[in-house]
Amino acid sequence: MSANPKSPPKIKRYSGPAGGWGSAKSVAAILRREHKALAGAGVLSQQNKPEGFMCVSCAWAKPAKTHPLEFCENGAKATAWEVTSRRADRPFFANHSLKDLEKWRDHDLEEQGRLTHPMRWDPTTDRYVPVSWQAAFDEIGRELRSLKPQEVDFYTSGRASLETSYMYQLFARMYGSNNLPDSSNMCHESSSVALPESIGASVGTAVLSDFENTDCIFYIGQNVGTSSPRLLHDLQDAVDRGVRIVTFNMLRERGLERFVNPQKPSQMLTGSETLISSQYYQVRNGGDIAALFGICKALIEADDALKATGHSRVAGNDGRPADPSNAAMVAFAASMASADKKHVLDHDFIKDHTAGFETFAAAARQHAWPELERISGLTREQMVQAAEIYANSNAVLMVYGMGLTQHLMGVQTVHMVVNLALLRGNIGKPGANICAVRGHSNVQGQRTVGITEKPGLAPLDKLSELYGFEPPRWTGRSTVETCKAIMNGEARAFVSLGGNFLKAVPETGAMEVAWRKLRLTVHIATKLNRSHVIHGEIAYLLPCLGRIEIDQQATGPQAVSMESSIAHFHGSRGKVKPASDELLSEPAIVAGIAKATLVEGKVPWDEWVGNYDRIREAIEATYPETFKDFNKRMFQPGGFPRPLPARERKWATSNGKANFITPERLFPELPTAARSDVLHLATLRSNDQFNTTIYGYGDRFRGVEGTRKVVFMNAGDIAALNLENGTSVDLTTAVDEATVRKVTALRVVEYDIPRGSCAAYYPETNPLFPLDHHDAKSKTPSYKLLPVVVTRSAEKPCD
Ligand SMILES: Nc1nc2c(c(=O)[nH]1)N[C@H]1C(S)=C(S)[C@@H](COP(=O)(O)OP(=O)(O)OC[C@H]3O[C@@H](n4cnc5c(=O)[nH]c(N)nc54)[C@H](O)[C@@H]3O)O[C@H]1N2
Ligand SMILES: Nc1nc2c(c(=O)[nH]1)N[C@H]1C(S)=C(S)[C@@H](COP(=O)(O)OP(=O)(O)OC[C@H]3O[C@@H](n4cnc5c(=O)[nH]c(N)nc54)[C@H](O)[C@@H]3O)O[C@H]1N2
Ligand SMILES: [Mo]
Repeated sequence: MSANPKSPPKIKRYSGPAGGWGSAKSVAAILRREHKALAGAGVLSQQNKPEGFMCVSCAWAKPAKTHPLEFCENGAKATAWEVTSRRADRPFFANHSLKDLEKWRDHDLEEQGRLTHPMRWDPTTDRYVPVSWQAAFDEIGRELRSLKPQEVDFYTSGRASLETSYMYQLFARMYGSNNLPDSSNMCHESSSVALPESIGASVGTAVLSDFENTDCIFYIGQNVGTSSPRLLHDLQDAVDRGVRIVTFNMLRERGLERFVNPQKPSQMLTGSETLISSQYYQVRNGGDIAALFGICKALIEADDALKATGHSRVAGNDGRPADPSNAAMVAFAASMASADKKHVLDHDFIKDHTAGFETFAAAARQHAWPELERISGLTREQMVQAAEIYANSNAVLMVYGMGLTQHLMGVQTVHMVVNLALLRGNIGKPGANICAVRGHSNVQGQRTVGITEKPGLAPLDKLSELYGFEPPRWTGRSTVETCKAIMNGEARAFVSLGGNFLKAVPETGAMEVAWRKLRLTVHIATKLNRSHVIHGEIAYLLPCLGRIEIDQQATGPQAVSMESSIAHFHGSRGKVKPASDELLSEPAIVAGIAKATLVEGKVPWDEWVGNYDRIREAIEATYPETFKDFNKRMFQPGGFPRPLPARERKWATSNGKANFITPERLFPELPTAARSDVLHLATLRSNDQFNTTIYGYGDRFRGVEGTRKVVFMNAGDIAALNLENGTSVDLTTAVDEATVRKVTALRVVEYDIPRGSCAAYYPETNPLFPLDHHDAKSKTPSYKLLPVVVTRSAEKPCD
């Protein structure tokens, strides 16, 4: 972890691989710094092990057969950040007013270490002062009772366990509110909306063995080296078996190019690297619908050509290929014919399992190559080449992340991924599935146990039957709707189970102003962040145990559970002594607030907190199929799977079919379409942050050291704007310009990025995002595409 930027920033192309000695050095630095806390309990060796604890960083799968050390550089950082020996304790809060702390940077706030005691904001001294747990619960309960349920929002960030999440949604609903926004609303919501329409599953269908059985992986808009490094092991093993990895990303990300496995001594010593991507297509941000359409067009037209010519004749010779001017297409169709293929598409699968093919195929045939090239940023040869690899593979896995979902057309982009898969039956057979790589370690699971603003997705009747209350049936607020309600005064209280909402959402400027008008803010958290420092009229900061800590309750130490990206459930046991004696577990805090708020109800809150087995029994009673024998199975090595009918090619959609869904357009309709001064900004994570948690000011893989205030630009755009590498620039939002949204003094970094695109770090650039700049259906903010204008700054680059 690099320290505060005291020395001038260094920006230099990174020539090493992902993993390798760079990663080993970085882990060694963490070990040195948090040596006592980590080594003392042998913590890292228990990370992601069947009887150990589940990593608090990403949600990637935990294999049944583990490596001796089943963690990555970023997992080690996340563990060290939680078990740190530093404390934000009583003297710290006595010494700093919130006005003072408001001036601090995110990194410096969290760097103070773990919160140690429950606190209430004191208006006379402008400080968070200690308060007893009971007094906190009582006042929060009184305040909530005095508000209408519609005026309160219960936010969840994706780290809370299944047990806590279940209790939290139950409490919110018994209180009368479906306002259960969560971090997923800013993340994979586009998948949560698109996948049920396409295949009748709300999550990806892939399992770990698919990586062992696949012949080809399409890897789209996900930054494996930083965001889910353990998945690099599965990719490396696949490459070793000869699997092709076909990558679509606007940037050349090091983790997708080269990897040296720190767990393989032979690789470390010889310096031999695994080349991850066999094809690397640098698509423009937002160009994926066009790129995927191009591939589908090539497949469909090659199939048409085979049908027209008969398989024994070479397509193109009789003037019937779809586009004779297209040499790549002709060659592709010819190669299919000479391999004696009768067809390129899986017509049996399409006939038996799908609907909407003809409409989709007609749209694909109709889109013209020049248009597809212009929008995707790829050549037709590249798209046809990808189609050829796809057509020659029996089982293809589709892996994707935020590069697809955080877009104005995020839902339709996910539909396109499925459309491509359906053309050759690449769902529900070994090695072929949809793999939506999730972010937070239990973000997928919290939805599975009822965290959702959509009443139709929660088992309301069952909850009513089990707990004898009438759950609210109205649609609650998602994250951007919560932001709106905070701005227009409809929301009066905000309860936050983890997260740094103010920094993570769009429209930072207006949100910070509105936030202060809330009557009540309650944060259940482990570390101090800006959402706590800016606060409502009555403000509580309630510190909780982290997942890695021993959770001692009436019946002994407790375990919790989570769901991974591949929809498997895992138990997790805390291993280290809690950061302070005054911490409560998340279930205990939720129960405390619930008991103080609800006047009646049949929930045995105390019994649940005393023994989490009882909570899991309640979860099983609510979802008998999904959580069958929950307590028995939770420590099964490799986790136990959640039943997903789509894995067996059973489609729980409205028509019982897997649906081809044809996107309305290739690219969002932007008011700036005709402007030549506008670039399309994508916001990124560095290798030294976890969301708004900034570990340090470096991004090794992108060659940036000592600063985060940079904007990555193409050399051509830098020249066209009369700028230079290193120039200090301002970014101004070019949509909804009635409000000026600006971020100043970013340093231009010349980078291998498509013309017309630029990239900068999140959350520094969140003030640029208008609240309404989101996908129409899923309301996921378009964090990966915002039209901006880049101008020379009056200020020096400020780091
Ligand atoms: N170390 C670390 N790990 C994390 C996190 C973290 O902050 N730090 N956050 C966690 C969370 S909550 C999440 S959601 C995940 C996020 O993990 P990812 O899904 O990897 O998300 P990002 O890192 O935001 O960006 C993804 C990639 O999309 C590419 N991209 C951007 N726009 C486009 C586009 O239009 N098309 C294509 N094809 N590519 C594009 C970017 O170049 C980048 O490589 O990671 C989780 N894991
Ligand atoms: N511009 C832009 N904005 C984005 C994104 C982007 O790509 N670009 N990505 C979006 C995405 S995908 C996400 S998921 C969000 C997430 O953004 P964040 O809200 O930053 O997510 P967290 O990492 O959950 O929040 C960190 C805080 O969680 C608290 N915490 C840590 N561990 C625990 C715990 O065990 N229990 C509790 N109760 N609290 C804990 C700590 O106090 C810490 O300060 O940001 C979104 N915002
Ligand atoms: Mo996320």
